[in-house]
Amino acid sequence: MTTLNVSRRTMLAGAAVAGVLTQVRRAAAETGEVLTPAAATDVAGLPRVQVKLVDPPFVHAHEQVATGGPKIVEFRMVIEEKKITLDNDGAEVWASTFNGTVPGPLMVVHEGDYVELTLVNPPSNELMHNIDFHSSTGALGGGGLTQVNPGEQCVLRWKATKPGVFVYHCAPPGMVAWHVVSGMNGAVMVLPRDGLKDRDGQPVKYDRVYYIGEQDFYVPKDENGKWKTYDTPGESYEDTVAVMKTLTPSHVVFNGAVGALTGDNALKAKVGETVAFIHSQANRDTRPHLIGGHGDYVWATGKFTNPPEHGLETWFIPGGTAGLMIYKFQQPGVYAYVNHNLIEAFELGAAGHVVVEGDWDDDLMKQVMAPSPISS
Ligand SMILES: [Cu+2]
Repeated sequence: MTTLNVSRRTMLAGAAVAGVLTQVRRAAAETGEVLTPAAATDVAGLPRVQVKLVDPPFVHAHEQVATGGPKIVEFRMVIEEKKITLDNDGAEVWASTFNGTVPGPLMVVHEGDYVELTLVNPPSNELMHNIDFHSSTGALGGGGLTQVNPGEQCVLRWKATKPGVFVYHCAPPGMVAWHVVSGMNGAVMVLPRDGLKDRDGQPVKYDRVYYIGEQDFYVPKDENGKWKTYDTPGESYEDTVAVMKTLTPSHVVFNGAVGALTGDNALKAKVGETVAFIHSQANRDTRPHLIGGHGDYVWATGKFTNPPEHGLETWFIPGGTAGLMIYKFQQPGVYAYVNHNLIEAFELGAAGHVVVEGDWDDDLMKQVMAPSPISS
């Protein structure tokens, strides 16, 4: 067994891409010179709001219908490289995280607003990181303008011109896939200023919103079939990439670990409440399904200029996409929210629970006879 010695410098730049990195940074600087002054002039008079991000599955307070005109919404995210435990079997991974969670926090703004992100890479980290916003417009989604080494921070502003839910993820040159499958991704929701609408143009509102980030992990095993552990992210790199290239994840989980959304961590709702479920998968296809319920309104590919589908049983979210499903609960009980590749749900971890309180409706479902001995 070989232990790869990856130097700090190699990790920062990506093994064979130091030259590319330099080019990207130069291009980014040139882009910045052209674009930044004009944008600053345009937005100088806009009101600013600071939003403190919260850990998923929760979402920061926000308006569904915007009051007032466009504003600059300021967010701050601190990158944290941390060892996390994925299951009860002791599988560990060096996660790279936005703000310490997998997925990173959901940001909510309205169409026409500006997102202004301060991205901080503390000196305690080992790696260079950046951020590519699928919701933004511009080369690399901001990835070329946000490459921060440990000990650096940067500020990126982009205009939210496309309404929908969108993935964001880290994308450092030469190591994009590894960072994304190390957990470094999240989502943005850009609401229409006048809120969500059904396909007839009627308003759709939600009482609660949850953010579920589905993550595939690729944890190496040793020759005895035990999960391998590493002292640093860099030491895990070569083995992890070898597993990644099999395209066979060791874990497919919601919110960073098997069971992160079950038991005491189950999502909660009440009968009669309308709940919005945002679901992102930055790397791999998925097919969410609410066992015992339906997708009343589903934007499977998450873009609000398209009408939602109604009454779905399962919906398909391609890798690199965030989707939104809205459902009004009608019965109490424990609902499983799963990736309906049931092997991924029940063997690899992609399942959560929604515990719903309220009164049972016999009209919708009734046990006419409890299990009992067969009689003629
Ligand atoms: Cu990263």
